[in-house]
Amino acid sequence: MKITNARVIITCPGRNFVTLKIETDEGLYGIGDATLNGREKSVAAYLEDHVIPVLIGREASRIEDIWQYLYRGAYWRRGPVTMSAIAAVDTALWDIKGKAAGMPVYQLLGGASRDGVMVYGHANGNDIDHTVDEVGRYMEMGYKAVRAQCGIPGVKGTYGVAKGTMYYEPADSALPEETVWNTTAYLNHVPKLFEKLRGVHGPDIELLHDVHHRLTPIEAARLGQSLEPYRLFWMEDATPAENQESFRLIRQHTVTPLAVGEVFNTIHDCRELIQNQLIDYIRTTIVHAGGITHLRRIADLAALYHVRTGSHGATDLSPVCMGAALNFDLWVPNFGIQEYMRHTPETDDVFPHAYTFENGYMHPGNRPGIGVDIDEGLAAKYPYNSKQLPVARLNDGTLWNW
Ligand code: CS2
Ligand code: MG
Repeated sequence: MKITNARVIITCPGRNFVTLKIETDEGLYGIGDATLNGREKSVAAYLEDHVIPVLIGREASRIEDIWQYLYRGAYWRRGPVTMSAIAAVDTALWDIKGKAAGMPVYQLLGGASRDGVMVYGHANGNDIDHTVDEVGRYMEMGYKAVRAQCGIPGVKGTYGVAKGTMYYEPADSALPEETVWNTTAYLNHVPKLFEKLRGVHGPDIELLHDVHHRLTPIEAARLGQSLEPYRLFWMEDATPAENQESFRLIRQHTVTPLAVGEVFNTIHDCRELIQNQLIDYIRTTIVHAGGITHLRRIADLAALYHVRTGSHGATDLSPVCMGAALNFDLWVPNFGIQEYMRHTPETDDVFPHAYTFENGYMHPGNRPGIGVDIDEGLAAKYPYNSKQLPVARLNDGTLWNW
């Protein structure tokens, strides 16, 4: 089965998504998510200029060889743009392989290791009481796990707090919005949020929190200690992880589980964290970490060190990634949890899918491939709309980690 054509489809049903569609001489096609929030056109150009030309004529079944060709052959290896492009090709080829075999991708990987994929939703509020109510709303929807993010008194535009009634969408301006960050106010406030959450919702609901790279290692250690009475499922992105060693300091001071990795794009970004058991969950995701082929390698390494998967699943990852991720999650033996930020109805219309949510668990469905499609006619009705992610500054103007 030869690859005859490949096209990049950019659509914006509420936010931008980039999809790669690979077509073959046997009439089968596959799709892959190539969305990199705020850098969508960069990945589209990489695919169109440097990937699609070398795909045409290749054997679609040779997923591994094509992955190695695009990774080792790139010379300028790694990075979010390159690895998102490779991920889109990889996902589309697994989609094709599943369709050719008449099986969902999770069957090709080794079959289901569980009956359903536990997911967590995003609850956020302007203040503690609002956030507590929102967590309750997610519990009523059946979620067994909920991420809680709360406005910080005196801090305008706190990360993770939606500006309207819709879900939190960070890329919302043509140029980066300048937000303010105040670590002291944050460290004083977050423990109060989780104290109230446990007091109102009890000990069983799994509670997660995303620090979003904002703390130094010792500050993260302090936060982890202060949250121990409230037993979080995880504290995410506690500190920027380029220096993987910095997690050792956090680990020495707290038993709050640590999750990191949504911004990672290869196994090399997380090998030390995993091998030294400095984290408990690895957040790498199919669309940004080289696709199913590479994420499987990361998960297998993690399994040797008691690290479980906890893949990123924000709204800026398209339903195409979600479908592939749920196939992966159903199979992967050391599964931890899957993030699930729902998409807008318009997005769900552009990307019809087989996956379902019920009582806190999801399932990819049993359609051959990844179980997601793209309605190109509908996609064309939503033209690209350039948006950037914000930046953050401290009160004195120092550029900080958004
Ligand atoms: C966040 C993301 O979902 C998360 O854990 O870290 O929403 C992140 O802010 C966005 O994906 C950035 O585009
Ligand atoms: Mg995050």
